Amino acid sequence: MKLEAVELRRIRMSLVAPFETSFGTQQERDILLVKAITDEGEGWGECVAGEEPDYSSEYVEAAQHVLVHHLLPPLLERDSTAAHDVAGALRRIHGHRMAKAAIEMAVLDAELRSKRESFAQFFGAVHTAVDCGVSVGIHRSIPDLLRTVGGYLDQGYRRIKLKIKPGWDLGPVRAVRERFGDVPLQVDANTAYSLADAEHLAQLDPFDLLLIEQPLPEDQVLAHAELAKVVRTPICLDESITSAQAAADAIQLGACKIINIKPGRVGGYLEARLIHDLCAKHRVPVWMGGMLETGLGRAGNVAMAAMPNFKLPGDTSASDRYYHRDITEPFVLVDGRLKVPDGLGLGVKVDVDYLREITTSQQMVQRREGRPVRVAD
Ligand code: SMG
Ligand code: MG
Repeated sequence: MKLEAVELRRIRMSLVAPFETSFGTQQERDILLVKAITDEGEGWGECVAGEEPDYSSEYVEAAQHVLVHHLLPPLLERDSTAAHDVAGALRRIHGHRMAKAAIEMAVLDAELRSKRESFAQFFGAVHTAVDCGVSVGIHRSIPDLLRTVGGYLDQGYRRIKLKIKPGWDLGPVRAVRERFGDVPLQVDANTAYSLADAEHLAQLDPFDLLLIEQPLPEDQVLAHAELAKVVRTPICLDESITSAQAAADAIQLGACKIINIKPGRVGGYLEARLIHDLCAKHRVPVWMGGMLETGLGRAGNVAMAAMPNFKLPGDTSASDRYYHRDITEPFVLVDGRLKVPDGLGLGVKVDVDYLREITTSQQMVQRREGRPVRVAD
């Protein structure tokens, strides 16, 4: 398959409700979509980088810049590019995994559509629907939080994840346990604590949480192993796991018992699949994370979450958890699950009229006379 051109499109979408984490509040998203145009058809990718470098060092403006100037040119020079060539072709460029993941996803979508295969088939999915959880942001008050959690439980979500930070941890967890009993419950700190907080975090143990996600900064893998000696609640890593190698190291160090897989964070679905397989070999369960994706990213994530070692419900919530109107047909929660798309490639169709309405910019990068050039739209 020959990559002829790539369209980079930015869209703006409002979230149905503000989403507060230990690093800030989001109400609106500036999303970069990538369309791979090949001699065998087109494919879509979604970049999960946020507007600011706060979840990780990546951010949407930088992702677009690195794609245009550093990642797309070497891909557009090639005579033939399959998804499994992308990571190797881009290896000389360090980091920028979310940007790399977006173009690999678009190439994979185009490739599978042309081979008449779905993402689910490609990944070896073993389920036709996946169990879904929901990530609940930091709220202004406990009564507000309980209202939100109650609403999600009424909708059928099979697991609740509470965002925590110093000053918003034991109280909310206790309140949710008291009100909702033994619902599957976990917490996510997004790196907000230090090892000095170990005794404090151990006070979460009596609440029987499924896991505590990324309590310490991402480069403190060894400190997570130390924390695991003090805290009984299983530690799950998110931000720290940037590759299969990082996953292997963390497992060997005893830094985590569970891993959150986000294809964007690790450079793409192919690296994510390696992490899944590695974890299965080590009997480390994984679950699918979320980055507030549109229906495009959700389609790929739900397909991957149907692989056998995805043992816990994912942050793969329904479209209406995020957006009033999605850019694809909406993902709808049925009995706490989302159906795995079975159409070709990602198996969803982009609503091009709506996409046009919410587009803020468009840029084409294309091959011309054997040389990639930038073309303003
Ligand atoms: O997509 O439902 C979702 C969001 C899940 O909490 C979520 N993601 O650290 O796991 C995480 C956060 C990162 C995204 S914050 C914008
Ligand atoms: Mg997380």
